[in-house]
Amino acid sequence: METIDTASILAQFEITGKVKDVKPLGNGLINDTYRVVTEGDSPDYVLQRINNAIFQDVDLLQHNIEVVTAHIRHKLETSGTDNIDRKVLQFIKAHDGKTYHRDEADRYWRVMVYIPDTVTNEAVTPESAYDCGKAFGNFEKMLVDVPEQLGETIPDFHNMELRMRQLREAVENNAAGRLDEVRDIVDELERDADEMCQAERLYREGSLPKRICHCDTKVNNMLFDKDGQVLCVIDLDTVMPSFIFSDYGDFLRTGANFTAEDDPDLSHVGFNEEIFKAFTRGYLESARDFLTPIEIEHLPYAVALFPFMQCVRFLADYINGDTYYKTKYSTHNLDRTRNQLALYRDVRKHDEAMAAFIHSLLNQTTKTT
Ligand code: GN1
Ligand code: MG
Repeated sequence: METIDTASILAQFEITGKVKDVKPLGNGLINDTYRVVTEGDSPDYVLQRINNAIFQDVDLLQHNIEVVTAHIRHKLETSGTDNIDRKVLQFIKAHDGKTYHRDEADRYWRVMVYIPDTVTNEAVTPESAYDCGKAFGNFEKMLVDVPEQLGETIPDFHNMELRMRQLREAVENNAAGRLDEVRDIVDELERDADEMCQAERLYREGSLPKRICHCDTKVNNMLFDKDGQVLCVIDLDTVMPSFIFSDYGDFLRTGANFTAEDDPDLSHVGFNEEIFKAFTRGYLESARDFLTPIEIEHLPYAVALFPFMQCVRFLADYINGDTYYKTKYSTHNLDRTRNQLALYRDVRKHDEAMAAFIHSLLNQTTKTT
């Protein structure tokens, strides 16, 4: 582990109060995150190193985040919402006016206000799934009229065609010599690849819009208060134009799996229909007013797409020798791959039931606008 002089990094930002302690926070696979505890009445902060190997245009990324958080704050203010500072993230400027700082070692840092008395959850219950669906639907809804075109912080992040190309390239190079043991998985993924790439085709035909999405909709990317109420959506690096499938499908990929994405015991893996129903109910309650019929019709496709895509991404990384995701042991990415494939297979058994449920929801409730 490299040593990090957090004091000199924090000194670049306009924070108040004397720093008492800096300790690791959360368990993201991409960025390094710390909680900065201060003395007295000053707020605590979150210090984060932005992984600029993955997010290569930090300036664009922070610009997106500034636009999105300002837009949400404005919406909350105009709707007379209380406790706004607990419902949208607030970034601290560095002395040069930017919301990030680049140090001498070319590392990028940012600081935001720590929202106290909050809880993050790793698991979803049917009750919280409904609230999460509402919150992510509402997040998209607040951003439908963002006043400017935002860039993609990872170009083509959820583009299934690109992810297949990357897998094929990994297979071609076989950099870590691991291809033989995963050949059957590659073949299975290839069989469904065309079907899973339908979003890009619809987009090219002009039938599917891109909207501002969160693109990493896990339950651990939300803050709850101590009573279990959703406060806000966090981890905004991947906020960018995408298909709404990203938010809807990726949430269910983790939330509606009976187990963690890296559980090596495949007998634990499966699609939790109860979570699917609760999340979908919440999501459509907030989002149905702005979704098009094509978007709604393809929601079951989105549920299958994300375990499929994540399987392709973990597998490509495994074949490449683990260059992207943090791993804890040598077959970690392989376990993740197998887990996501098992989930994908199980989701596909629910295709019709999912479509029927969505259909029944739309018939039950009348549109409010
Ligand atoms: C990464 O770091 P984390 O866990 O928030 C990844 C997601 C994957 C996820 C798989 C920028 O997110 O796309 O779904 O790991 N984020 C990026 O656990 O690649
Ligand atoms: Mg995260």
